[in-house]
Amino acid sequence: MSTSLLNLITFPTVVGTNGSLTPIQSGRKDSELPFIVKRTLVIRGMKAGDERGGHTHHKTRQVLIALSGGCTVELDNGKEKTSVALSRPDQGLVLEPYVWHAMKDFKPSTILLLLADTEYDEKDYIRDYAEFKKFVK
Ligand code: T46
Repeated sequence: MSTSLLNLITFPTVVGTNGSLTPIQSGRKDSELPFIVKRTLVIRGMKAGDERGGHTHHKTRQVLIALSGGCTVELDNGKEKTSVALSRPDQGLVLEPYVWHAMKDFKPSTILLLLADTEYDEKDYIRDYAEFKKFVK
C-alpha cells in the first residue's frame, strides 16, 4: 500500500496592525495538526548546499514548517516522488510514516520547526534507502 504523498496544512493567521499570529493546534479540521504533539524540534544553521532528512519512520507522524527562510522537501512513498517548496510559517507539510523525505536548497537563515507525535527513538528511523524500499514494495 502506498502512503499519500503531499499533504499541506494551511494554518489560520490573525493579522493585526502590530503583526500577525498563527495558532498551530491539534484537531480534526483541515487547518489543524492531525495528531497530538509529543516532541518539537527546531532545526537551523543550514548552509545552501546542505541536505538533511534522507530517511523515513516506521510510526512517527510529523509536520514540518519553515518558520523563516525555506527549503525544498523531496518526498518518495516508494511508488511516486514529488517535491515541494516550503517557505511559509503558516503552512505545514505532513510527513507520514514510510514516506522518505529529504530537505535541501536551504535559503539563508532558514529555521524549520518539526512537530512529531512520538518521543525520539532511533529505532523508529529507516535511514537506508534500500531498506525503505523493502517496506513499500
Ligand atoms: C525528520 C526530519 C524532517 C537526537 O539526539 N534527538 C532527537 O530528538 C532527534 C530527532 C535527533 N537526535 C540526534 C540524532 C542525530 O545524531 O540529532 C542528530 C540529527 O538528527 P537527524 O539526522 O535525524 O536530523 P534531520 O534534520 O535529518 O531529521 C529531523 C528529524 O530527526 C526527523 O524526524 O523527519 O528532521
